[in-house]
Amino acid sequence: MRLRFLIKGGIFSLALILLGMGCSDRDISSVTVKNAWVRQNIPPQTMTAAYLAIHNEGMATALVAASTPAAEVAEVHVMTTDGNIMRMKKIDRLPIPEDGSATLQPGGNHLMLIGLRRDLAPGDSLALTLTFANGQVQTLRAPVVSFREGRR
Ligand SMILES: [Cu+2]
Repeated sequence: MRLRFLIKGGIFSLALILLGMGCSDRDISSVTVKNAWVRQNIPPQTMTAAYLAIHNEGMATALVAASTPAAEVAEVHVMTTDGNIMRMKKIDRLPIPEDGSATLQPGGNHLMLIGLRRDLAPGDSLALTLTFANGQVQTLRAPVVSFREGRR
C-alpha cells in the first residue's frame, strides 16, 4: 500500500516535471527563423534589405531588434501606402502571433541594412542577429542574392 502510494506520487512528480519542461520550452525557444537572404547592394549605395520567415510555436511575441556586423544599423521596416505612393517606415516591434508567423519579403516588410561596411556580392553571406520580445536571441547566416535573382 505504502509502496503503491510512493509509485503514484513518483509518477505524479514526473508528470509535473515533464509539464514544466514543456512549458519552458514553449516560452523560451518558440521562435525559429528560416529562409534568410540579403539582396546585393548596388554600389555606391550602402543600403540593402534582408528577408526571412519567422515561425512561432509559442505565445505571441515580437521581433524587437536586429543587427549585423556588416552594417551600422539594421531596422525593421514595414510598407505603408500614402495615396498611391508606397513608403517604408521603421517600426520598433514586429508582432508575431501565437502559433503564427511573420514573413519579411520583397514588396513587404523587410530588414533594412543601413551603412554597409562592405559591398555585398552574390555568394557572400553575413550574420544576422535577431532579438525577440520573449528574450530569445537568434543568430543566423544569410546568403547574399544578386539584385536580379532576388527570389520572391
Ligand atoms: Cu526599408
